[in-house]
Amino acid sequence: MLKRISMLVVAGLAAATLAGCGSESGGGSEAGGGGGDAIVMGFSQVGAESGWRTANTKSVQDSAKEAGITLKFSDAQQKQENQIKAIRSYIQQKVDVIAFSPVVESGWDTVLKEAQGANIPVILTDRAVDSADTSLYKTFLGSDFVEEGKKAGQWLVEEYKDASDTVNIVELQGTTGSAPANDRKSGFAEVIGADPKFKIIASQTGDFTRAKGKEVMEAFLKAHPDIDVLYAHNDDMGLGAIEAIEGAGKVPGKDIKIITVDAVKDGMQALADGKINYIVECSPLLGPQLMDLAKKVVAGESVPARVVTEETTFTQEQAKEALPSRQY
Ligand code: GYE
Repeated sequence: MLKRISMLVVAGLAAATLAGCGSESGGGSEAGGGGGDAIVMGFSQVGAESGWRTANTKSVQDSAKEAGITLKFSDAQQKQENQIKAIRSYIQQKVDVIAFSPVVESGWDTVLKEAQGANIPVILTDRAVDSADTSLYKTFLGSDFVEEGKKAGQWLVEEYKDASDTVNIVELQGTTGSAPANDRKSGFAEVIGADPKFKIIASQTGDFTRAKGKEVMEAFLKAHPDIDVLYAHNDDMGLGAIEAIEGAGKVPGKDIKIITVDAVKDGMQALADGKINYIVECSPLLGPQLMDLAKKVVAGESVPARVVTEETTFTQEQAKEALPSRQY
């Protein structure tokens, strides 16, 4: 008990010092998690399923270092139960702030209430949760996935504006139940739904991975000889599908037009090479903004409830221009 009180006093002194000299003192004692002078962040990452995710992880790790924030990082391997375990362990360690990218949208209320009960602020990054109680987290930093799906649909509508025949579309969805899969699907469907010539003839999850994208596309190609367009919810699934299309003796980008989301380097290369036709950008470089938000939240300052990432789109020509300076 005495030890606990003295730790609290130390923590109080540290906080007072921080208030005097700003929160960038970094690198100091980290004993006992939240007791040191550096902010301690527990971060639960989805996994390492895609090029996007690798770039996102690097962005978070690099920015934490730069911001003088001590990062406790864990990879959930695309499993919600692993994320829940990681969050519980961060609560036990009394970190100053928890940030996580929820693999799926539902099923978070219990563990978020536990964090709230322990007075540890939570920041959602990249993906959203569907909890009705929005007081369970401080802010959500990430892309507007519905908008991304709409942009994909708008390109298609423009590309086929003079066509009168049916356009047969197959869709490779992201991880089932994830915010980007749900929203990229609905945004796209809304835009192409305005014209009955667009038909989604098959739609299945490829779990955001190259291997699964290839496998599912192979099955699509066997079942449907008449595919005009592939819409893949990320570059990696699109890249896997390209292998399947070439394996079936067809030409990606020509026999089958391809739209993807993300714009990671490998995707941009395939776009510049003419194998993909259009990419909607989704930026993984969320680290710097995340660290800024974390500092504010820990200092008790108010932050906007939603911070939307800015992003663009790329045609084949634009990809050729952007590639040399692409960071990820
Ligand atoms: O598009 C995909 C990754 O949540 C926005 O997850 C992220 C998505 C990204 O696996 O490549």
